[in-house]
Amino acid sequence: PSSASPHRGAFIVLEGVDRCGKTTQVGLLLKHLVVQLGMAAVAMRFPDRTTLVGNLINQYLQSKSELDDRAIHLLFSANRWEVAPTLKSNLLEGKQHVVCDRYAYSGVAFSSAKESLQNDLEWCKSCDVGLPAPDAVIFLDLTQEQAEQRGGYGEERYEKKELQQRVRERFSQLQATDTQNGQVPWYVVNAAQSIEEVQKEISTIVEQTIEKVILEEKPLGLLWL
Ligand code: ADP
Ligand code: 2DT
Repeated sequence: PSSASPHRGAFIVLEGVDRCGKTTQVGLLLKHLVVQLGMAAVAMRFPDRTTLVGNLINQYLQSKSELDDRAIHLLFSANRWEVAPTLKSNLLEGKQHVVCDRYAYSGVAFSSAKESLQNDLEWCKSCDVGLPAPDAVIFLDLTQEQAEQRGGYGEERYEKKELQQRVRERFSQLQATDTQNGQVPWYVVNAAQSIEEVQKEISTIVEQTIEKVILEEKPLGLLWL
């Protein structure tokens, strides 16, 4: 296939702690791909609060409901599985690049940062095994101190300093095992740079990833398999 008609879209995931700039960068990246490069691309995000399961997650995050730590973990995973057919169809039939704000990495990092699940990393990962695997994880790296300088945390359940610190450590652990397995490449971007500098680095990584997916006709992988 020529570069004008890729046989599938590339699946790009942006991860990082709260306030690292994911929302800002997903918007800029989408604009760059669609407007500047004329490519077909869509943005997705997890949790997707618009679904039935997403509504339960939203209630929980806003502290309007209480749920066992494993139960909410399974709901976050179920939210990905219920949206997975759309994600796959965007990539495979629609041939659109998907830029996704958070994925299973946030799922595992946040749940396993809780005391009740701190020794259950493998259990936390298990429910997401077999989901579509990203072609690249872009980790927007920001220290706790830098995140706090971007204004206080909001009102939601997980927006607490101690938890966020443990989440950051869990992300490193996930990066290390993914890198060891050699399946999903991680790219760490210093998120403390200016918005423009961060955008430039992300664009380069994404353009290289798209080229690889198209030229090598890389099949869509399965997460953690
Ligand atoms: P996230 O979606 O990861 O929580 P946001 O994109 O919402 O992050 O950004 C959090 C806050 O930090 C916003 O007020 C945003 O304008 C600001 N911000 C984003 N990127 C940068 C940057 N590179 N430098 C300084 N402030 C930033
Ligand atoms: P947003 O602020 O990005 O809407 O995220 N989370 C997210 C989990 O605990 N598990 C998951 O699987 C996902 C995708 C991160 C809301 C919060 O939900 C957390 C922050």
